[in-house]
Amino acid sequence: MSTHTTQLTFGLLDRIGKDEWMEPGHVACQGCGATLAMRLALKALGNRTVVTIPACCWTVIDGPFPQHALQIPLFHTAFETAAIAATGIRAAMRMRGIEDVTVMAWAGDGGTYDIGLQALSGAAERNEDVLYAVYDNEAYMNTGIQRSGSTPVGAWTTTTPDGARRNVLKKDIVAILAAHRVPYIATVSPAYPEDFVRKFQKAREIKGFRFIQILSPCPPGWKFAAEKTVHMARLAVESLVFPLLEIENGTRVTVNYRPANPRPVKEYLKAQGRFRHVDDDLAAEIERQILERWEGFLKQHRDTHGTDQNIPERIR
Ligand SMILES: Cc1ncc(C[n+]2csc(CCOP(=O)(O)OP(=O)(O)O)c2C)c(N)n1
Ligand code: SF4
Ligand SMILES: [Mg+2]
Repeated sequence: MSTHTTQLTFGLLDRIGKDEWMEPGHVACQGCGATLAMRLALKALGNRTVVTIPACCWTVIDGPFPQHALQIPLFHTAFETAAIAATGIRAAMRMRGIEDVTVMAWAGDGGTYDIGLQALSGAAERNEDVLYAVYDNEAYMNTGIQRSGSTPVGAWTTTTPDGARRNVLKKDIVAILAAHRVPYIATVSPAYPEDFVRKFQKAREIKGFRFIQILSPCPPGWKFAAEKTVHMARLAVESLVFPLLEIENGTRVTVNYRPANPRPVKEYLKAQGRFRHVDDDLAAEIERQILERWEGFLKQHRDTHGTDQNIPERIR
């Protein structure tokens, strides 16, 4: 176990755990949100974990064979097969009587929202005993920033046809998984490490299919400076673009955090070069749809808990 512990806020490691299962010698871009996400996920899950990764940036980040940035076994698999590969690893372990290992699929948004969706849907519907984490950087980044089903309205990519898209919010992967009535769904942000680690730990203890969406800012793809990753991840939550929540059995919704003074969506858009061309009208429409989705989650929280007054206004 390595001891590179200096980069996280003083005192934080006491709360989220000092063990490190990811080496600093990976080959991600500077400021890669997906790299911070893996570090936090493994802190939560520990080394009794096996991960399977389809084609994506993380295939590269881990390093060329025989180098390997993780201190746990990693099975590289084909682009569309993350969920089914995890299912197979779990089945093989079961046959060998190994029940105390978390099997995690770790895929990008392209491998989840698009090409891996049928395998994901099948595994979710069968309630396979695996944890599926999507690090969502909102485009096919590894191959040069192509548009995916997760690319938000207004975002530039190298393959976004001008005027060809409807101005509606991106595909709602959380709603898709909720419709499968899986035991556990959560959204997490690397800007809130304690919430992040808590949810991965909770997912580790649950039997059946678990799904976690991680918003993973990507400096080259979103066009912002590498040192702003955590700021960008936080701004997404503070502007209600990316609500932090949990959904149990597809229907019990818990909103984990309600910012006391939400930031304007426009501030989030303005901070990233990929939205540079978005005009005021489109920005206002995006904000309207984001607030509508947020209100929907608040209503679902009220339906679950009888009130929304119990949603914390502070979170770490
Ligand atoms: C069947 C197939 N089609 C295309 C590719 C090329 N490819 C490799 S990684 C990648 C992008 C993956 O995007 P995403 O899942 O969002 O992960 P990210 O690169 O953003 O981390 C593509 C298109 C491939 N490896 N296999
Ligand atoms: S392109 Fe983006 S997601 Fe891929 S390694 Fe670089 S920062 Fe990370
Ligand atoms: Mg991606």
